[in-house]
Amino acid sequence: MTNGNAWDADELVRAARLARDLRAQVGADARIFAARAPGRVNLIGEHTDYSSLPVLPVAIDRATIIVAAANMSGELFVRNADPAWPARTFRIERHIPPFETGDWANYVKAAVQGLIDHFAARGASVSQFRGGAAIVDGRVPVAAGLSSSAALTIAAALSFMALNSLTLPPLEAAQMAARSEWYVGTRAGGMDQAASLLGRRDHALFIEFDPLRVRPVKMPPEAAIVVADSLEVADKSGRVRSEYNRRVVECSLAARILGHALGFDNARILGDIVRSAGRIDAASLERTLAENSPAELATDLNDAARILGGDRETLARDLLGEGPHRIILDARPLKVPARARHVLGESERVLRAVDALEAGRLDELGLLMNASHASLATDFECSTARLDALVEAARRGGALGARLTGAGFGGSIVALCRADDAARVIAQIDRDYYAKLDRQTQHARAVLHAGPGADVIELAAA
Ligand code: NG1
Repeated sequence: MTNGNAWDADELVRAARLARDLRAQVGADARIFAARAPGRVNLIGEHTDYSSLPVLPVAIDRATIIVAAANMSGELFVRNADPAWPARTFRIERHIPPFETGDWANYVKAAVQGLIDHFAARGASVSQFRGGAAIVDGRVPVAAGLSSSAALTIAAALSFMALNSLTLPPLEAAQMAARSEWYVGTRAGGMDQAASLLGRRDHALFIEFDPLRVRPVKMPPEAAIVVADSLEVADKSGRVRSEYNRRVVECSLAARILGHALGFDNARILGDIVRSAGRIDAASLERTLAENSPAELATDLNDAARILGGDRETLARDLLGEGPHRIILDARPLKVPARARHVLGESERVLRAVDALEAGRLDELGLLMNASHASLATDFECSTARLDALVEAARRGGALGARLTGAGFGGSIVALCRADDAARVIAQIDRDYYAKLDRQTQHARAVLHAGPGADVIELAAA
């Protein structure tokens, strides 16, 4: 429990209002906890986290808040301040079955399941966990690449820990939560959870994985971050999830083929290759991969098994998983060298971006962001015509650099500009992009600030 420094005045008002509502349900004497967890915008380092390669996000000043009170029902009852999301109840048990695909409360279940797994591995019994009642108030735009899902998951994890008088150091909590999206079927890396937990006001976060390390990097005061939502929904429960998981498979195949060629036999992700090689050196790894893999591999994995000299069934099981979350690949060929070219080049760009930001070289950071977008569009094929149009509008408006942020396939862009130019960038985006859509759009774009990480407090009795 903290002194609440991470909370801004508006968030405290929101929490107090939710707590009044909750008290009406749980009684005046109940202890009420409030957790806040921010979304994030990634400055650079896209589609690198699940290869355990570095990223440079900021936690944003938009957070999900949960207020919660414990009870002895053995169940968690969660309702959402937004009536569009129906209330849900579930039992606290060793293995919590998910709600239907796409249900918002699966992110709450993911958090609770992650904590039960974590503490059970350290000897806790599931009967020790208390349930409770909670209200969720999310203010991170959904399906916009700003990680509303991590904000919800982390707020739920902190609330559930508070209900059960549990604590974890932030780095350990981030490590514990890193795989939480696997529960809903996305093979995501750990960037979002780490950014939400470890955010620092006015700082970007240089995050490395295996082991998780975070170095805050000061945002120069003359820099501004503009985020604009394409309003093209990147819904993680459908097509976007299968595209995302396909990229995870392609990147893992790249690592295995490189590992086979270089004698790093246990390599499973590109981060393993970089760690074994001692540095990134994208150009030389790309050459080795091009010599050992055709541009396209058959989706039945026969080509890949031949290159790796192993059994196709075992490879399929390792790569795609088993059970309900087994990844189903459609018939399009796998583009292994192109995907790896993006990930390795992007990882080098992250390191250069950290240097540029630390030295206040914003022009250089902008150029790296532009290069990132080009690579995401051509090699990673996760941009869309709308995201490209937004990126171009931002650059025309004077942004130093702009790129899609998050998984892509819709969602938002992030643009870096000088603070004095932010209004001009937004005006240009409005003219070139939003004016052509028949929608209310003033909430679709904003200047976002690097805010503090997640936090939980106990609210005083009314
Ligand atoms: P978004 O699209 O913001 O949810 C996703 C992953 C991240 C990362 C980025 C791409 C989820 C929940 N998160 O972010 O871990 O891989 O794509 O860099 O899927």
